Amino acid sequence: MKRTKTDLKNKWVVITGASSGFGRAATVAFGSAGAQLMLGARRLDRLQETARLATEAGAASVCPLYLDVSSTPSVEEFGNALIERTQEVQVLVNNAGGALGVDPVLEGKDEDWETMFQTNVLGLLRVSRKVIPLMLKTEGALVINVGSIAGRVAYEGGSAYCGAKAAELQISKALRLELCGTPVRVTSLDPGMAETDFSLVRYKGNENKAKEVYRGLEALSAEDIAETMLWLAERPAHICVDELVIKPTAQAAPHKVFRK
Ligand code: NDP
Ligand code: 8X3
Repeated sequence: MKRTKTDLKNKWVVITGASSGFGRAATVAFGSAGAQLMLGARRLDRLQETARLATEAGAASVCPLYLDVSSTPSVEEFGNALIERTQEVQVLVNNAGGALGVDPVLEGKDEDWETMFQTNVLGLLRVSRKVIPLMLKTEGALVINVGSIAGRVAYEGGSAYCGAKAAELQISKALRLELCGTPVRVTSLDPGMAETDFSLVRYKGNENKAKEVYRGLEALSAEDIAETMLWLAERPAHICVDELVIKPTAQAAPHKVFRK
């Protein structure tokens, strides 16, 4: 049995939501491993900056392209641009997503619910449908679906987000069954609190509320998650980490956080 690490040099890695947070840090991490990167997000200025950082880190090539995972035509266009460049993808990081609001169900907003399910759930499905066909013959291929501890333990004000991330976990399980017999591995990577723009987006630009989330504790960083993604992708081809929950030491559960 080959126990060698999966080599990412010159291999194609596709990352959604690469303009910020986990996606940007993952781009730099996979870039430093010498991968070729296909990056998608809506904010092109930020995506260009991510691309610059990846090139500096040592990426073999970088292609930043507009992608709105909530739109099937946009995912199709992104995927077709990928197919023009390669027929073989090593890693897909389904990362685009996030939360909107902390309303209880009785005060929930249609547009928040719809966006959360469009991005975290349907977006992941659309991108998977388009990209995974390019992975079916790739030794050691890996799909990383970014879930959350919110998909495992519900909390007040998190109904739609918790529901969307619970859906991500079940989709990951179904995909793993459907892909059994191919070389494609599927990991649900489920982080706890990480200090990115996540809370700024959730609180719709309110910086004070966003900062308060991380007050008095050392949250995970985007780099912690990126390092974990790279570790997952570099495991020998016969190893699949089905699920990986990673939290700050001070966060025992979504609602149980020790603050200094
Ligand atoms: P950020 O807000 O920093 O990044 C979110 C990324 O998703 C951005 O690049 C954004 O790009 C992209 N995105 C959002 N909507 C779309 C869309 N419709 N089409 C394409 N891209 C989109 O947050 P994080 O890095 O923290 O979040 C990344 C993932 O990690 C999310 O799925 C989130 O739910 C999950 N997560 C985060 C945790 C945390 O505590 N930070 C913990 C657990 C999971 P743009 O706006 O430019 O399109
Ligand atoms: C983000 C982590 O605990 O804020 O997915 O829901 S949490």
